[in-house]
Amino acid sequence: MANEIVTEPESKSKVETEVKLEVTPDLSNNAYEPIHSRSSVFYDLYERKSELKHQTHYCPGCGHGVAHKLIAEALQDLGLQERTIFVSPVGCSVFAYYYFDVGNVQVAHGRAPAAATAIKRSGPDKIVISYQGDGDLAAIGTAEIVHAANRGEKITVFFVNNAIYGMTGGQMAPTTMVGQKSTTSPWGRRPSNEGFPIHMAELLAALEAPAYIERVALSDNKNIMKARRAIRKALEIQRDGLGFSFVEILSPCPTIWGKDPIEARRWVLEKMTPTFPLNVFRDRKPEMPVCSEPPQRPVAEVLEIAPKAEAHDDSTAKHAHRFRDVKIKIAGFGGQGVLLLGQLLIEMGMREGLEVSWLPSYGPEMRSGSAHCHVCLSKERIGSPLVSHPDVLVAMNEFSLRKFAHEIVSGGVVLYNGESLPADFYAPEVQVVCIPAAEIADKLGSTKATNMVMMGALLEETECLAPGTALSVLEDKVKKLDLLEIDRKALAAGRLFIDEQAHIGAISQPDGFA
Ligand SMILES: Cc1ncc(C[n+]2csc(CCOP(=O)(O)OP(=O)(O)O)c2C)c(N)n1
Ligand code: SF4
Repeated sequence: MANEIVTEPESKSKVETEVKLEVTPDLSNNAYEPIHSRSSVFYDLYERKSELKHQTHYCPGCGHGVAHKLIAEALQDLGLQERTIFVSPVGCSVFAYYYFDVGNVQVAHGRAPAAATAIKRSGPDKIVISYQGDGDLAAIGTAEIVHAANRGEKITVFFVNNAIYGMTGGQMAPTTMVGQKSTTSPWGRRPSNEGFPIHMAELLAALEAPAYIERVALSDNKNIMKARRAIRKALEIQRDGLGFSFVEILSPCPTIWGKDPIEARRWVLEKMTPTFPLNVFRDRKPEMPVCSEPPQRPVAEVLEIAPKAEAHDDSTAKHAHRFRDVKIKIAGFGGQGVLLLGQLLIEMGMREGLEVSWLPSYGPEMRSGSAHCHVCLSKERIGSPLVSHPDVLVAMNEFSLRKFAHEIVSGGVVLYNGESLPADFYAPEVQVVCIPAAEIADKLGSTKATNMVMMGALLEETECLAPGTALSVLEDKVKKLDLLEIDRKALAAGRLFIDEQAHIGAISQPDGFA
């Protein structure tokens, strides 16, 4: 910490005691005893970026470094390091996880309070910190912060207000002050055109739920000590489960402001604090009316998975999966049951103890727009649900066949809902099976069951999942008995079709691939 800003002459007593620690030591007689050692909450070595082993990526004099230090020391002193999850934003502090030896999550621009909400709710004993710049929090993430505060989420938000977008080169932020120049307000902010600066602390203090809101400034040692206390208090409030705590930290950005570090600190005090007064805006335990809790049911019960899977026994669990993973793309028109077919497959996969994922993609049209979904079935954890190169393509129409056939891995399978391939279609390295699924379903009583015919064909052709599992899933999911009966028959018909194809050795393509 620098000691250049002159503290007020009246700052005797406690504050001065603390300030004294920062007087440049006399190293000539080896009398120097380091007091400001690195907090154990920081990594010993910043290894994530090889060229920055001992220093941060922040510019000299940047307030982020000071804010990090105060937070790290508070976590250390309060013994919270092991319980802490730090949510870093998009902005200059995007790499906070380079430095803090705690749980780290880096989220999309402005979304930190939403991510922090999810983390805190799923781990109420964790100390969850949302650390955000003013562009991040007060511009793109306005909704997230307002609603997290309004819900009284028991998280702590550190809001670093440097009155500008730092990372992207100095555009106007919601906190840019009247008359302040930026790359997007080179004439200086004009309220008549750009509006007034937003006062986030005051704005959030208008809400019922927050427990603690304070604005501090990293302008000089005295105020840095106040910031230190505010940061501690905010974390203590979270530790004690009292509610939402928020500290707005006015912070120097020498680089964008075009000032040296000392001038920049002075500027915080002289120019920012008149616009953003330092104050404790809220410090009370919010009163929450007692409400009756909704009945809690285990997730497995809500999803109707675990118990029923056991009830439907044997063939399902025992099915031999002769693969490490299978990637399937199912494509067609909206209304053909494309997405549902994918959902049924992953439900089956779960019942058979596989890792599964399902990623839908569809247009705005409810019917007849194109729709497809990506399905992964795997014995191992799935890295990404996106299927760029499927092992199997289920093409419910010609459009999908033409659109996705080239993506299939060599030796993969296409199951095409059609009597024969279009004359000009040629896919030499994949196995194509044409199934007149719509026709079969129609004869069984409902064209809606086309997707079930395709499911039967898929199960028989690839043997990726057990038909018994398919039946048990259908029994649970299809509530109308007459439809269930048609679906059962459709499933069987799809399997039979593939069996018969194999029997007669049908050829769909000139090169010998069936
Ligand atoms: C969705 C989205 N929009 C815009 C950007 C570009 N962007 C990256 S950082 C940033 C501004 C960050 O400024 P601030 O939150 O004030 O943090 P600082 O860099 O000053 O610490 C912007 C606009 C982005 N990465 N993502
Ligand atoms: S641009 Fe500003 S906020 Fe970003 S690291 Fe540099 S001084 Fe800090």
